[in-house]
Amino acid sequence: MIQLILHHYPISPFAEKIRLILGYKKLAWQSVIIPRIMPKPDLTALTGGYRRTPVMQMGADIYCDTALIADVLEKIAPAPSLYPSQVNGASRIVAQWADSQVFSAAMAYNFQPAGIADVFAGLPEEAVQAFVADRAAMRGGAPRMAIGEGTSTYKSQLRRLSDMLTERPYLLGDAPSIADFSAYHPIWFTLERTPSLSGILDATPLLKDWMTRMKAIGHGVHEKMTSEQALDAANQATPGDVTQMPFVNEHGIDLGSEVTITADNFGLEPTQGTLVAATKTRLILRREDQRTGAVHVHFPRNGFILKKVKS
Ligand SMILES: N[C@@H](CCC(=O)N[C@@H](CS)C(=O)NCC(=O)O)C(=O)O
Repeated sequence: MIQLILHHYPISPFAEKIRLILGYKKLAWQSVIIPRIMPKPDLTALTGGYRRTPVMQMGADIYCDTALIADVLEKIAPAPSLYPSQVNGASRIVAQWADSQVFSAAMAYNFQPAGIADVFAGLPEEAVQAFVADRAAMRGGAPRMAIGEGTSTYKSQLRRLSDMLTERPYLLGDAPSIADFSAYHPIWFTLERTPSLSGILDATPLLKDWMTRMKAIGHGVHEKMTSEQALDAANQATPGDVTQMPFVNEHGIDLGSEVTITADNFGLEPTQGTLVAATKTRLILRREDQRTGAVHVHFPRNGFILKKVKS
């Protein structure tokens, strides 16, 4: 049985989404703690540039972005499903809204001065400044949503989510779907990482109870692994066979081309390699690193830009 290795750090909301999915699917996993800010030399040796959190590794296959990681986990453990058939499309759409809109409004709200004081309690001022500078650079200098807009937007999103719970225990039915995991993680940050600001949930008790139900899922069985061990695991493995994957050519870029894949909003470090597969939903490139040997790096198409490298 191949090991599931999660590269993450405790306060990352998107990592919390995957930790909870691993718990929901009762999958055992290895936990590699990565730095919160750049540089992340051991992580980028695996990804070739991509720096966002979390990243999942299975041997010499590296999976970027939680939307793709969730799909891969669903393949490995189909039950309980993240995409119940009657809400398959809707659950993905709500998840995408939560991962983008709710996440950005929540973070604007969470990172007001009282929240910053909670998150960085006990850390020296330089560490706080380094974090702020790293995230500003990650946004390419674009400002975060202002606190006022973040607060009003977040409050209205919380009300809408709460409305979805009036007649059922989870957002789209009797069991959690991907929508629940994606809506959970920004609110988790408010409750657990910025407790001074958690009163915002008092207006939506149904949502508060749903948070308690979701948290009870837990993170499943996991043990610590060092980043060196993860690099060794990649080095000793061979990437999975992709030759039978159906090729979908939306960009006019042939398999075998040298390409870059870059996130389309923030964290714009490109990953470069040879395009070895492009399906309806996924792009895979092959690259080599001294410390990992050959690896396949997998990205979802959604939210990523594929470009041919000019020779
Ligand atoms: N769309 C990405 C977003 C991931 C993301 O934004 N993660 C945050 C942490 S929660 C991040 O990467 N922050 C910067 C970092 O960790 O270096 C996903 O679903 O995985």
